Amino acid sequence: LSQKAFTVWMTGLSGSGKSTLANALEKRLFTLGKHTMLLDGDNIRMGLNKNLGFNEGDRVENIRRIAEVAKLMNDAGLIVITSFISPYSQDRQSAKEIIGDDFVEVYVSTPLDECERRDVKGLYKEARKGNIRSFTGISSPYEIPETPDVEIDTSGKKIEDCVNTIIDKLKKYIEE
Ligand code: GGZ
Repeated sequence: LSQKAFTVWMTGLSGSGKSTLANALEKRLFTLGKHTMLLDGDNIRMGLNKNLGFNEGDRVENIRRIAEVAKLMNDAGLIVITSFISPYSQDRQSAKEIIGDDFVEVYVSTPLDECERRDVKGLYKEARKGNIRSFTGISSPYEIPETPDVEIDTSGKKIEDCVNTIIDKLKKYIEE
């Protein structure tokens, strides 16, 4: 196996398109012969982090553990894609320090009104009704990344075009 390992760190609101993009990116990397691991709520919050909720302290710990796992997987040679809101700048910075130089921050900047319009899981509606405490964008902060490596607003865009934008920024890791 000869590939450069790195982590693509996706950050953005619930419903911004992180998971869809992360899955499409993983498929594309597979077609390029790359070995990847996707970390998302389904495999992390259901397992390793199932004792964590959504208060500030738990989110901090969520992101810290994910960064440590990503680092281990990078050390094993895998390309890692993470898909978590990761709302706090300081935690994204800490993740970058844990993982090291081979860290690509992708800000999925789809605006709140579009995320709320999509409301794929009906969570925004529940949050507006006050049924979910500390919901990101409604009653819990999202700190906008100031210097992401890539910024993508998925509103009205084809997923494959968004993947192309990310792949373009991965040139130093991928020879095609
Ligand atoms: C934000 C919440 C919350 C609250 C449950 N706030 O659209 P989803 O459903 O699938 O993505 C959201 C996911 C966020 O988990 P993360 O691990 O990415 O968050 S963080 O990085 O901030 O730790 C949403 C669901 O969990 N969800 N309650 N209160 N999102």
